[in-house]
Amino acid sequence: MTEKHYDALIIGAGFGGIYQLYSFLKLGLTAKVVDLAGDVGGTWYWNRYPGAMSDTESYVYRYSWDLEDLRESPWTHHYIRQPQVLAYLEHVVERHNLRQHMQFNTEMVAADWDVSGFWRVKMKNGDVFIVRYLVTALGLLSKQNYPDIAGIDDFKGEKYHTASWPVGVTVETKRVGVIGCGSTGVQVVTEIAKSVSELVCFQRHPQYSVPSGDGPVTPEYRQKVNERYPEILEHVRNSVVGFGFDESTRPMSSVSPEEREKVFEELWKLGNGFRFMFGGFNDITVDKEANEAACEFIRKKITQIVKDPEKARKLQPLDYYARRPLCDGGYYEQFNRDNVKLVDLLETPITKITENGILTEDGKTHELDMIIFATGFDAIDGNYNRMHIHGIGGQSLKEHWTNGPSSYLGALVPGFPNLFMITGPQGPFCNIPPAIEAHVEFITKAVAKAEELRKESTYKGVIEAKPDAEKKWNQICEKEVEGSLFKETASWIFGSNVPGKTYALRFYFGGLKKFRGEIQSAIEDGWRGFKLY
Ligand code: FAD
Ligand code: NA7
Repeated sequence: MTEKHYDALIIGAGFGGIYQLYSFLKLGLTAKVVDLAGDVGGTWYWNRYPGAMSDTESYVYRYSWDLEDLRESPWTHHYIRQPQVLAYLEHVVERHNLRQHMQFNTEMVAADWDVSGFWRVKMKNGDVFIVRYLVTALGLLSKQNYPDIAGIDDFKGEKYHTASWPVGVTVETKRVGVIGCGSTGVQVVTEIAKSVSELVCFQRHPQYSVPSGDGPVTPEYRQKVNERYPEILEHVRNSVVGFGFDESTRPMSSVSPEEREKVFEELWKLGNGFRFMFGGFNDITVDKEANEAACEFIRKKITQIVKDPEKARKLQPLDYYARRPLCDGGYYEQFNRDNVKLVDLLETPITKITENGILTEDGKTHELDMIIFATGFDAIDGNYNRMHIHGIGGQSLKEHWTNGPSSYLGALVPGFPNLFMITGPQGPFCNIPPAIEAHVEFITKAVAKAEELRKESTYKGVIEAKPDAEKKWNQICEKEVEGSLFKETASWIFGSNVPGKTYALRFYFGGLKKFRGEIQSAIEDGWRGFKLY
């Protein structure tokens, strides 16, 4: 067993962990990042499946704190694909000399709080870190959700979850089955349909997808973005979803049906899922009529694009348009290819996976060379529940979260002092890099405050959320989601995608601007809701 001593330990080397490390080093702390992955990147290290890309536009899917780098770093298209996001994060790590402070292939398994004011953090490989501050940057979409389908281990062909896609795997000329048609499934199908010999899409609930509007960026466009960057970043911070576009302030009922169609057509042409949901009207996710109008519009587009009426029928979602919105580079078009089949699992469920393929309840075996599980994630608290984290008096975080995960400001939990979560439960629902920045900047201020107090003999340098603050934050989160159709729609956002997982509110729906305001006001109000000792 090796014991290592640092001021701070950060778990996770994705967008969150990298920025937290940079910020702690600037503060003069000694800090280490560990990740069970073999290198930096987080999401973008693991998700190497064909077609993997960001659906936030390139100019705002990056850090905002290095303006020079923002203006110089290359992106050729309106959306960045996985290799480019990974290259960007690697570049940031090199640019700021951060790699020397990182350790890979290292999985945190447990942490115990010691009353004298430090965390004892255990790794699977036997390493123990003794640190004052522990930051978990575990990722909100990071722990894979592998479905429990009978016979899964019997399959003799290749099988992969999209979020642990091995380097070098190819799909060309193979018979491929894809289970799942969320954001990931949509991206995979769109990418591989043209090159596989046969593609069978196993779809349970279809989701609404709109065009991404991707394409090459002109030099004029890039120059304009570069000139406007400070303004763009300010706009993102002061918006609800942080995607860079102007969010609508008018309800759908304020326009005529003709005008509404025109707006939807424009949004469809412009592209981007979040823009479609929040850029035309402000009530699509809260007003049932407005929501149904958006659904109807997308359903109509599906019937126009997909030539086979049976496929078109199956591809049309019937529930609310209230999951994290999707966009694609020609998903529905792929179903016009003869080699692309669609199995509606609500009509013909999977009986079992066999040696050679997938047997459905209609008695048909779909013979396959490869099965791709695009079945999503045990999101937000999934990675926390794999570990044994014990706070004051040995209380366990898992037990604290028995009725669903909770926090104060998405970052701290009472009873777990000096443990800071990046994108923890009940953090903002928005573009993730600016959400991460809000958390990292807050955590850095909290740690700076603890360090300042530690210089005084009466303080140990500990910051802890108060139980009341956690309770109140939960009430605030509940209030923000009141009337939202997200609440009525099954998805990972509330934990309903994983069998047996507690249904609970896992996001703050008040938007990025208000979230930042909540943090700011807690600090300005003398660290309201925190105990400092
Ligand atoms: P991650 O990048 O998930 O990193 C977490 C790291 O923690 C991982 O490397 C993991 O190995 C490590 N880890 C976890 N547990 C342990 C442990 N016990 N011990 C050691 N290490 C551990 N967000 C957007 O805003 N826009 C998008 O367009 C977008 N596209 C996405 C596309 C895909 C395919 C996926 C999966 C997610 C997407 N996201 C998107 C969400 C994305 O996860 C975030 O944008 C961002 O990358 C999260 O960064 P992070 O550092 O918080 O977490
Ligand atoms: P999602 O959006 O959770 O989608 C997962 C898909 O997998 C969805 O279609 C599920 O169907 C399907 N699924 C899950 N389990 C099963 C089983 N057992 N059988 C059949 N189908 C199943 O995950 P994604 O990875 O696509 O996207 C997650 C986020 O990552 C996304 O929002 C982006 O931010 C990036 P269901 O709908 O549950 O019927």
